[in-house]
Amino acid sequence: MKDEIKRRIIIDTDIGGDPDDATAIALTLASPELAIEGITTVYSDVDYHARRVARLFELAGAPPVPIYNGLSETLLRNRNVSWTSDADTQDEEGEGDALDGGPQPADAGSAVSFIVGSIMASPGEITLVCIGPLTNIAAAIIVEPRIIDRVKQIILMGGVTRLGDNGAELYPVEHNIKCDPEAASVVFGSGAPIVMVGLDVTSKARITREHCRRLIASGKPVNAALADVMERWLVRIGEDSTPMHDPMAMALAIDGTLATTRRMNVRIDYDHREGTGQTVAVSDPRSPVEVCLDVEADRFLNLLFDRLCKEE
Ligand SMILES: [Ca+2]
Repeated sequence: MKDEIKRRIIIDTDIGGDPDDATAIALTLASPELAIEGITTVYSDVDYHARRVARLFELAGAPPVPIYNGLSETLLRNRNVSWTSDADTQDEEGEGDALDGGPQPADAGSAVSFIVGSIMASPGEITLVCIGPLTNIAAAIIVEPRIIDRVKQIILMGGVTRLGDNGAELYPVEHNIKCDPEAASVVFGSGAPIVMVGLDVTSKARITREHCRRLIASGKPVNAALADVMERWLVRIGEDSTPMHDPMAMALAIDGTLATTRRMNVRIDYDHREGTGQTVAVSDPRSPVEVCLDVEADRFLNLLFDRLCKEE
């Protein structure tokens, strides 16, 4: 695929012990439609996130891309940032797993400056795929509000509306928004074109140990590492399956027809108690925010695993 028709993306990630960030980045590396301009890390130990990204690229045999350290603390520095293992957080250390112990990549500079500079230099060209708390993106909007009109799209994993057929089963607050609700409020209220990939759809696509076996059978070192992270995660959470939250956001950068969306205004409902950060969505045909309400889960999982396991 010629470079000029590739979709240019920046990935903003809090990659940790949950396998979904790593799987999303591996999907990107297996997708000729996408060109990674750079990777930005966000929330808690951004050096640690960068080392895991570097290790993933090594295992995939992919040419390295610049990795920019983002903000460790939340936008207003008013939330407890989790730096240690906690079963309720996704950013915990994947201690001892196959992505642990990667080289510390050279810090390419400020994530926020990179996001602003990239979008301002290429109006209408850059898509942000946000798979962590929205601190870097909110800071970028505050530093340079003109990116709101110049970003091609912000595809973000985060939030939950509970408006689909699985709504009753879903917890009303989602991790990425809960971690930094003030940042999420800045982003959702900005007027930028957003696709919100929330728990409503990501909960519908789960991987099992059978998927891990398929990854291992592919014989690729990067897939063996993903399987290791996945299997450890399943043990850690005590489940037989886990949702592919972040890879679904990436898949929508490849094929937007995987999900059905509705234009809605999304307000972040929060206060200073812990655990707040609901995404309250109300239908509005004029809204720049498209909320995913349903997904073709089987087609998504087929896309994901066909690409990861494709023979070279
Ligand atoms: Ca993530």
